[in-house]
Amino acid sequence: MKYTPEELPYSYDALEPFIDQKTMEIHHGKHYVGYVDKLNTALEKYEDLQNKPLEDLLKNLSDIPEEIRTAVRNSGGGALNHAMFWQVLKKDVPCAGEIAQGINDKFGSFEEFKKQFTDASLKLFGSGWSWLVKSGGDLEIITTPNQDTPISSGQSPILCLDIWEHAYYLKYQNRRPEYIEAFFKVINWEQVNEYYKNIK
Ligand code: MN3
Repeated sequence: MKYTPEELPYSYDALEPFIDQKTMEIHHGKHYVGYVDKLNTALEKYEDLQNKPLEDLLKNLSDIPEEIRTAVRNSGGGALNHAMFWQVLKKDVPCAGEIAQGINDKFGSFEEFKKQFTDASLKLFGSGWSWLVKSGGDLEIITTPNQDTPISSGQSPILCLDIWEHAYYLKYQNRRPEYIEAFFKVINWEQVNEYYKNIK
């Protein structure tokens, strides 16, 4: 059994002009599919692992045979993180419901949350992800390097932002702040709210 890439749940141009069509085509069709392919290659000799949910592999990395552990961490993380990223993107969805309340309770205001999330994303050196996670019942902003997922450290992600250059370089080049600003225009808060409620 092989892992299969998730279809993009909208057209490649659906996030224009904030995230451009060409970037989405290459990001989803090449980078993301590449992670899934490399994960399948790593698991070729391990049929028992192929049948497990990817989350389970990444939750328990120490149980993965050493010769493929780094490949599962990097390629499996890449597969899982991107699958979530596609789901949390959609234009014109206001932040509402329980997640809006949760953000207000934790950060004081949406603007303060946005500021802290942006700061964390700007400070991340090199390639990685920024996240809003639930950790011990509390909302928290964190970043991870490379393709590491918060799931591996027992945290539950509800929102993620890909800050590898491949996610924004074609349109924004070195202007990461503009990319982060654009991201805030295309967050699918309905989906984030669902994740938030499901792990309460
Ligand atoms: Mn990416």
